[in-house]
Amino acid sequence: MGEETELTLWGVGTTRTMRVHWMLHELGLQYKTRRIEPRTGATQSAEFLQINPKQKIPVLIDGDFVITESTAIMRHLRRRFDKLPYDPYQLSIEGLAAYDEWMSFISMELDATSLYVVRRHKDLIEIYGEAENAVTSSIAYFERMLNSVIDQIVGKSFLWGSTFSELDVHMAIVLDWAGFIGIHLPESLGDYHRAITARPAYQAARKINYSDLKIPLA
Ligand SMILES: N[C@@H](CCC(=O)N[C@@H](CS)C(=O)NCC(=O)O)C(=O)O
Repeated sequence: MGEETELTLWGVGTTRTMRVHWMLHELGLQYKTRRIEPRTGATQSAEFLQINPKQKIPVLIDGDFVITESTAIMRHLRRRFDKLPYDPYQLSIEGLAAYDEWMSFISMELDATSLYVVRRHKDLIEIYGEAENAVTSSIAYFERMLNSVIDQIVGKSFLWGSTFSELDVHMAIVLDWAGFIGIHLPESLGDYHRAITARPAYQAARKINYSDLKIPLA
């Protein structure tokens, strides 16, 4: 593992594509970007359907291998290009369980069942319909879930163990996203969020992911 095949990332303009651009930069990898955006019809082109019948970005092409799902792509990249160190805790049974717990919590509780519900029923009402109650209750749910883990974040440089990981990408982007929506984030998370998003890889990825979009970020 680790030999450098050609990498192509399909997709820009969303929080999900941002995760992968950021991870590629953290790993210092050269890659090509196919700049397709969501809701432009580009995910339904014949060429893209061959690659991902789910009609979703991001998609990573790693040599002959196609991989979808932003969190899976981040983990694949980390395993394949062994450039970010692990500490002993992160390699322990307990540390690995904590990793799964964070990955599942951020993906499900902070993203899919709260922020993405807001996205669907506030920004994308032409597709998913308007649902004011769903938006309000999802924001409240997000705040409750985030508050439940604040003590595990405040005062730390990294979410998991003593080194930067894809969990920091995942959490920081959820915090960014909550900010875009107008959710007031607890002050106590400011230091963590600022430090993680000051990383050069984040800054470089943002430029690629959010510049020159056909559809500005809602
Ligand atoms: N669980 C997937 C979600 C990917 C996803 O929902 N992508 C959206 C944009 S955020 C998309 O490609 N939508 C298709 C379209 O709008 O054309 C992931 O994390 O990669």
